[in-house]
Amino acid sequence: MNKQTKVWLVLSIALSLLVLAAACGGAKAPDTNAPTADATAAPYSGPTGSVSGVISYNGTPPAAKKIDTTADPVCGQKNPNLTTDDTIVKDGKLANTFVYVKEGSVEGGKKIGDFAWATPTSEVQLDQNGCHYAPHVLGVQVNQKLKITNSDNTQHNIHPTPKLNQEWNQTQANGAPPIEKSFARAEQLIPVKCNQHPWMKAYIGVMKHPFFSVSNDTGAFEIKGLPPGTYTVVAWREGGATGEEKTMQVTVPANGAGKADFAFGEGASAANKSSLQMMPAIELPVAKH
Ligand SMILES: [Cu+2]
Repeated sequence: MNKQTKVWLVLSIALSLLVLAAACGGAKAPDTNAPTADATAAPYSGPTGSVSGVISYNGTPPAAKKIDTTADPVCGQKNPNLTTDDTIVKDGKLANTFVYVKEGSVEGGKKIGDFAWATPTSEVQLDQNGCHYAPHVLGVQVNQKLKITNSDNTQHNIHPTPKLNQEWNQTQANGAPPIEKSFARAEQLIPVKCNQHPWMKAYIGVMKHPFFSVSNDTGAFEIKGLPPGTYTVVAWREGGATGEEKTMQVTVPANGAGKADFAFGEGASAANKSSLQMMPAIELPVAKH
């Protein structure tokens, strides 16, 4: 082998190694919204706990406004007292707040996303009734079936406007069969409107795990089945361009319950205090009159 051949041989080997390295390397950063679950993730098995709490609304909530439904007489006949439902407050407690686990560490050093959370086989229903969406705020898991029904004697056109999922809109005539849909990517939260009735609004939270809940008309919520750990819990309510969020760190003990009470409205801070914080009570002298 002469010197020139030797140089060429070394060069070509080096080149092949480079090509091989390029093909094997360059691993992409994981897409947190990827539609497919990590194939290596295993289901969680072990003790669980829960997070529960109450959503308060400080101050005087905006009054519900009557909706003018004259554009579709069928709506007015069935639901003559239709009012706005963006802020439903009863005795200072706020309904329709979407509460979910955003991130956190499971005891033992893992993350919630390190486990496979099976897609429920049960479907979630969104009904159009009295030209109004029921429920107003709801959650589904990625790829879980959403069943949309029309209980009215008029035509609706359901139209979710997601940012991460595919947008669609579909007419549903009176008497038409349910529309079945699902969302391939996690997204908080997807606004839903009706192209026929501009006042109709709903919000859908799409989650990769089952740790979400919506506050009921007493403001209460509960998230069950959480592995013990420390989590960032988010309470979201509609309003403005993208809604309003409060966050809190909550520790969930095995077979126990973490508490997360949130407050919206007047003077409510951005981050609410966890009731689990072990702050010593400081007694201050109070001037008596
Ligand atoms: Cu409609």
